[in-house]
Amino acid sequence: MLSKKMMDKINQQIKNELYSGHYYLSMAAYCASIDLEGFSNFFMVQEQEERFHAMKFFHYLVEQGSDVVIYGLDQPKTDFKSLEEVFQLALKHEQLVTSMINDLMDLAIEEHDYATQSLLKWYIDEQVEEEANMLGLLKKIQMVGDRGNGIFMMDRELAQRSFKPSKE
Ligand code: OFO
Repeated sequence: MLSKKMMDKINQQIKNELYSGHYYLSMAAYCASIDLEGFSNFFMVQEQEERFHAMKFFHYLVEQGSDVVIYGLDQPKTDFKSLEEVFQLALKHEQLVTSMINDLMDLAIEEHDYATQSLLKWYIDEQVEEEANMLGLLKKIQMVGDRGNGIFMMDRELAQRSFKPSKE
């Protein structure tokens, strides 16, 4: 049985994860608008990942006999200026999500809520991977420049990405 505070915070996190998906969909739309279909695919797959993160929390609340609340989502940014800016913002966003997951873990520790600590361990590991992905791509983009052959090679590679639910 979760505390009311934990239930409310996890419901907020469901919203945050769905918003992440929304934000990445907006990035996918920008990449498609500059004819980088592979990068667009990367963010579409990322949106599926975020939905998976949200649903993992959703099912956890149900399992714990807690109420799930679905909140409305804010309009994400749409006026991106470059591919590099997109990845800078995506990395910044993942760092923000990491701090949210850490806050949840702080609460779970404070409340001696071992079940939620165990669940959050999965998200902590996932965030290391998510930040590394965004940082790795940002560095490559900075290395090859916003346009040119390097970007087209990356675009071809990212077109291959598909959604694989991460290890549970
Ligand atoms: Fe991108 O990790 Fe969830 O939000």
